[in-house]
Amino acid sequence: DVQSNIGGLHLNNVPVDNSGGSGGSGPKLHVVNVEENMIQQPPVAKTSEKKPKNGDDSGQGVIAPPGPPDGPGEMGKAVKLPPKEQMDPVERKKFDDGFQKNAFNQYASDMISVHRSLPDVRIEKCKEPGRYAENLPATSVIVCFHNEAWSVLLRTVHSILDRSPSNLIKEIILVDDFSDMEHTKKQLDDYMAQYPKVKILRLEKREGLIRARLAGARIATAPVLTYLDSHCECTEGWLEPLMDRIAKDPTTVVCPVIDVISDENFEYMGKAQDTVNVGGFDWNLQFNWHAVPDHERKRHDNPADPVWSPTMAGGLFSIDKEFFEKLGTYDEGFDIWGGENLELSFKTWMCGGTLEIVPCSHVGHIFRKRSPYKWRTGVNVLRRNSIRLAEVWLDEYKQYYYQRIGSDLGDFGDISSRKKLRERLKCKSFKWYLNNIYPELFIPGEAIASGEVRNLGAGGGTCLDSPGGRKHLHKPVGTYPCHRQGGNQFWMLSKEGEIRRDEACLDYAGQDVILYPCHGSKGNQLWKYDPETKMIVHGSSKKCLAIPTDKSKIIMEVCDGTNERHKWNFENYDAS
Ligand code: LR7
Ligand code: MN
Repeated sequence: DVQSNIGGLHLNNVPVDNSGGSGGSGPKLHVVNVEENMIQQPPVAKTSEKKPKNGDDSGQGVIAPPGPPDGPGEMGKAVKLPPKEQMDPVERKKFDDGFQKNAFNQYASDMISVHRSLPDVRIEKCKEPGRYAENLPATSVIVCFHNEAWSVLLRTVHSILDRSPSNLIKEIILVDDFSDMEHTKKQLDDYMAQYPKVKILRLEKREGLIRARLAGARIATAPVLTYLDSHCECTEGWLEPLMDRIAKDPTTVVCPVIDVISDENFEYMGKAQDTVNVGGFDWNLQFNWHAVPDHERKRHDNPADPVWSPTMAGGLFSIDKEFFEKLGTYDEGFDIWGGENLELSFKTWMCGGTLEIVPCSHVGHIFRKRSPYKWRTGVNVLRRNSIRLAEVWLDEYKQYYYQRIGSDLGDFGDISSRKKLRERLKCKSFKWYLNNIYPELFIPGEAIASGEVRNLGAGGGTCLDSPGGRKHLHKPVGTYPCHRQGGNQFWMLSKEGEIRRDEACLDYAGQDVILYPCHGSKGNQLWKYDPETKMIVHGSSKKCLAIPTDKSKIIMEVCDGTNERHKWNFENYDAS
């Protein structure tokens, strides 16, 4: 599907469900397929260092008892359900409805105590006495939600109250982004009335998570803001290490380690380990995870020390309120979801702050495989947000994003006040950011060719073609009629001889030609293009990249300079 695959984005015209707007006036909302853009879960560690420990109720107000020690989901264990086929039809319907509405297993969540216990996933060094300052600032925790499941929302709130020092929690602000599920109304008010620290702010129309967060910030009274998604679980000791960093330097923006809570069985999959992942992005302006790069690893000898990260995932972080305001908070023109995480990341670094992942702070998050709620009809919200981001912060590098999405930018609204903000703050350039904060990112402009890779055989209309994204790693690369729209046919030939799509490289190990994470050590990822013979010769096997006669996946053949199927043209080839 070429049209809806441009640049790996699947947002164009892919309504899944057009039924029932969510009320109110303004643009209609619908459900779109955003799978490719959903923030992926970080890689899950395999080794375990679990040390059982009981949950600690150090919150305030009425504390309901934790679940029985062997109850479902306690200690973060997976909920075991009978196979679907063996479920009673009534239960099975509940199960299916819950999954349909939330894109996670609500049925399993409803079985688990909203105070369930979790393993302590901190490494020992995190618990050394004196590690954190005595007088830490208090925080307003802001949780925005649009139609969150009851048990999941309550568990988020209780995990904050139950596992934070009560003096550090000034308040919890629940921002209801115009939910229409019944339990989010009076039932929620009544329940939260027992907890004086919990405030509920209702928005009068659907604003999207970015403006919802800003509404929460406006009424927050603590010096530090902490944002969490509405399907999180905080673990023991999550807050102190975050507040400690901000107490030491209010221009430090901090993120906890985000552990995976299974969308299928609610297992808390976090483990104590000595390494963390840091955030990056690609030229589709999609967030991604990386191992800590060498230059950063060298700055530390203690695995408990905070690690600099080029970007944040977006949902879980703490920031000094004044510093957030100084940075101009978020772009209010960002709608529904997406892009705000990169905006805040870029300007934190470019305008004098530091962005860190704090290994001693762990918060679980339910990662979903699709977005369960309605988006706007008729606009590609994420694309529009990302264009605003690129226009304001990316300088000349914005062209690399536009190469991916096509140069017709459409109406992205007025950005003049955001540009003024950047000038007023005298922020550094995006080039500075790339060179100093994210030097490992591949810059398309440094490629010696970029664009389509066209074969001269079979009429000359066949191009190298593969979808991008993690899902397609390790899969054979195909061919498709050339369409000149970039996207799945956008490749870069690096100086080092790699054929790249962002962080994925064409790789041949004797079987299929596949996409594999670029490793930079040549080997199976080394290709030599000769503009004279037009052949692409594989470094180690010395075979030639070719299209097969049946035009499906790419093949490797013994090079033959007379065979047109072995000849290729790289777009924008310039080896000078
Ligand atoms: O219109 C909306 N209004 C809302 O209030 C849409 C969403 N929301 C709420 C929603 O109920 C949820 O609490 O906003 C929150 C985030 O939405 P999700 O959970 O559907 O999205 P996500 O987890 O994929 O979102 C990630 O990327 C977003 C980009 O805009 C935000 O930055 C989210 O906060 C971010 N989540 C995380 O960073 C959690 C960890 C992901 C990782 C790793
Ligand atoms: Mn989320």
